Amino acid sequence: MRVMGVINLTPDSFSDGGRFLDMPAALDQARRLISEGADILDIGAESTRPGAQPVSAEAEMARLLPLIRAIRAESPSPISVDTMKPQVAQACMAAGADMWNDVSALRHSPDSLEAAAELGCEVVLMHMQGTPATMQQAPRYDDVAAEVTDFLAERAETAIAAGVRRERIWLDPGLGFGKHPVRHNLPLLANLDRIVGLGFPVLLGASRKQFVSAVAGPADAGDRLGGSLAAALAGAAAGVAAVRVHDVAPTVQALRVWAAIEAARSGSG
Ligand code: HH2
Repeated sequence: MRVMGVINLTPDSFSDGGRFLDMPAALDQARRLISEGADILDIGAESTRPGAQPVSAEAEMARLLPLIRAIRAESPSPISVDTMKPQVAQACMAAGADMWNDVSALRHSPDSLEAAAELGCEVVLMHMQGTPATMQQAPRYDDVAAEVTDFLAERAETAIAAGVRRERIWLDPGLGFGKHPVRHNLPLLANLDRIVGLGFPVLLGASRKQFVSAVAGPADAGDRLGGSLAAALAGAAAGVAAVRVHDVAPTVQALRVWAAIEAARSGSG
């Protein structure tokens, strides 16, 4: 199980907005996440929170490229870029990034599929109902686990048909993206094995999300660590390949203990 550490270069992210806007602070955070055991860094410059202001490709690149170059100059750690724009992904991969994390599952631009195929990098296809501006207004599903699983299977096949290599594809249920915190996120967490069963590595982003407060009582985004760890362990039990988290050190610790218990279980069986 891998741990992806989040760095948001945004003024308005729900979880850590504004904290890492300047380069030295962002580079320090990257170093810290690596030292805490992050296997991958996920860097984003456009918040996807409901109603967030869109950011131009130029502004995204102005925030992302210096940080990618600075990390690359001192560390071989894999870098993922959280962007929906193919031109931003292209510039970031040229600057040394390794992975394209696309919350639109290559649907945002008509050029996205071709760009992903040409780049040849790893690509995360995430489920989202609607767009960030409107997605939380009235999310609707008949069977959320089945619909998300079918969507991800379809997007993977579409990407492969467009030339993206199968072994480069990751899938992500997109917790919180057009989902009611309880009615939709919880069944997805309970049925992750279905998405894992599609045969692609699965990324799970539960960290600090609102369902934690909906289930366990009001808490600011920064005070949702316990619930975020519970969700990460549910992901581990279901066989996800990586968790996307803000709190790397506690997540690494929780996953190591969980893995040790699992190893003892198989050792004693
Ligand atoms: N969640 C967020 C952003 N990007 N990418 C993937 N693949 N999966 C996720 O669950 C996911 C994601 C939202 O979290 P955060 O980056 O902290 O907030 P914001 O979008 O406000 O920047």
